[in-house]
Amino acid sequence: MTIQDARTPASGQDDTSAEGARTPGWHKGYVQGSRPDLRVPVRQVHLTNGKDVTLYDTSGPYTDPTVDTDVRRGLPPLRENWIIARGDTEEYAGRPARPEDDGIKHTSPRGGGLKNLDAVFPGRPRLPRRGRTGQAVTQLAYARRGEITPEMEYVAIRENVSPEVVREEIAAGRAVLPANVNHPEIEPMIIGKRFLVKVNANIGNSAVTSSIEEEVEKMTWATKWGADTVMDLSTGRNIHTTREWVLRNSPVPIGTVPLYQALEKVDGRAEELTWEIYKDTVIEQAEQGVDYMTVHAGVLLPYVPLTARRKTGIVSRGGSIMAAWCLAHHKENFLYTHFEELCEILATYDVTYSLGDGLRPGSIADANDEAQFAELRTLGELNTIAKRHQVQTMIEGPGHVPMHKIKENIDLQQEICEEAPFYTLGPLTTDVAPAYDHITSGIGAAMIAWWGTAMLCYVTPKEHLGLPNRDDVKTGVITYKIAAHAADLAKGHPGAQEWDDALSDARFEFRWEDQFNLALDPDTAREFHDETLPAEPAKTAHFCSMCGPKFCSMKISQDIRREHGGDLKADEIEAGMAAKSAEFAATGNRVYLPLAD
Ligand code: IRN
Ligand code: FE2
Repeated sequence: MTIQDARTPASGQDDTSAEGARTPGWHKGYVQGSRPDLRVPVRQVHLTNGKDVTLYDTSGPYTDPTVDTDVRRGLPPLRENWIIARGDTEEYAGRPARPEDDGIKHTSPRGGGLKNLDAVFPGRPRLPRRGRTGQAVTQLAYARRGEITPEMEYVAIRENVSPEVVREEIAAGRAVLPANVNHPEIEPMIIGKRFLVKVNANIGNSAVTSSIEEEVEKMTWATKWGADTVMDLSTGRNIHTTREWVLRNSPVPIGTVPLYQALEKVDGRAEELTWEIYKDTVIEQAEQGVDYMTVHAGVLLPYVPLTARRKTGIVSRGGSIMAAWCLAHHKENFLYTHFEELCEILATYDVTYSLGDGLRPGSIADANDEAQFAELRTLGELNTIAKRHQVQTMIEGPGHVPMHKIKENIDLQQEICEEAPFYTLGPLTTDVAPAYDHITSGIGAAMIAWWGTAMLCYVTPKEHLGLPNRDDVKTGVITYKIAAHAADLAKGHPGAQEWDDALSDARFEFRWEDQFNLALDPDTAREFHDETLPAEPAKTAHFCSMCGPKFCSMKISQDIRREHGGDLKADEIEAGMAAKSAEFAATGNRVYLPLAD
């Protein structure tokens, strides 16, 4: 595998000056695919021992110093030529692209944090694309036809598997590659149990936030720390414009819950929702380029009473909106009754379904109850219908579930939904730790991912309490990257352990800088280390402040090895340990020695 350094032109030729310029740290690199415009980003960590470690990279062109990124212009449309070359989509005169016309009452027509906002997005005026009449332009349709798209090759390189494996998994419905034809800016990624476990971060959680620029900044912040997809859950003012800016600047697939915007259009009165309003909203978002949509079509009228005796009722926002609508009209959920029509729409843009778990349990007491599993069976039915329409589909899962009840969730989902990717919110394994729900849920997330969940929706420390700020988003993403990677290791994902091995080697050999650069969160690792040992030489010293210079366990085993030259027999280790013990006794059995010793 040849990796181009981002600092050198993408000519495909060796450039020795790049080697010469190599310094420890990390740089953006690219793995060249079979065509010049197919270059897969990687994070290349240059170690002080001259070795390189190549890691998966979600940060987009923002970490490539050779790309001039400007949020007003948007990211380069990486996939545009691939989409056009397939010849099955066309541009058409879509909706009016001005915020005043997006069907929502704006308190200030030019609101948000941007001045002189003349159009929804100043950067790249464009007409939306959609499949030519009757064409399903989905990655699923290509995969079934036996075609390996550039997107499939891209994710194959990213995941270190053959393009054929990618095609097979998509064709079988065991994986999805969310990639709306109107979102050419994304770096393709895949969600499925045979691939690396993915992490989603939610942004734009409420009406009280923030400016458009802040929402874009939250998205890039989340992807910097490793979010594989971002869901824009914005409500309130400027929802259309905010989403446009997020989409045009996002290197990762963007998901939404269109029901939230539809509800805004009827001023928050659930009973006034109609299929027509909902459908228009879906088309509006599909034209903008939303890659996957949560659809709460499994909340059926007869299931609503099943939640009556629950401890915490219906906790899903979308679920409660649809339950309210069903009860108000005493009619079946319009998302369910119009599901086939919805499939036809999604198929023409390649929007992926994320079938919502509107009846997920919101407390340990409600886990795995009748309402939850009734909905899951309906999602299984809808999965089959979606596949018939060639729409890529994943299934959302809970919620709050104690550890002993987690496995049943993934096993049932895999069975009922023909192994469609499972996408879960945690689950939270206990209810007793508000302010620490990234941890209560990180535990459940690691377990359920190990057993086959394909994507984890992050939970931040502010869950149940308030809106996540920048630090919470980072903490949520890092927590979930830990859960995902721990699951990758347990699943024996090829290559997953190389990262751990590289870090362990660095730790054992006291290569501090390498440990930091390999860490999920290099900044915090470096900061913690510097708190106690701030001076530069400490980073190369053969001890850390945890056990002091004399008694670091890693140091002791290295000393033994050095004295005995590599392979040791048990009695030699015993002898080495005895010697160390005597050394320790000679200091007066003091565990901690002054650093100046
Ligand atoms: C993921 C799995 N189950 C739920 N989720 C996410 O929760 C979903 O994708 C969305 O981002 C968020 C809120 O969904 P509700 O509360 O509307 O169901
Ligand atoms: Fe909750």
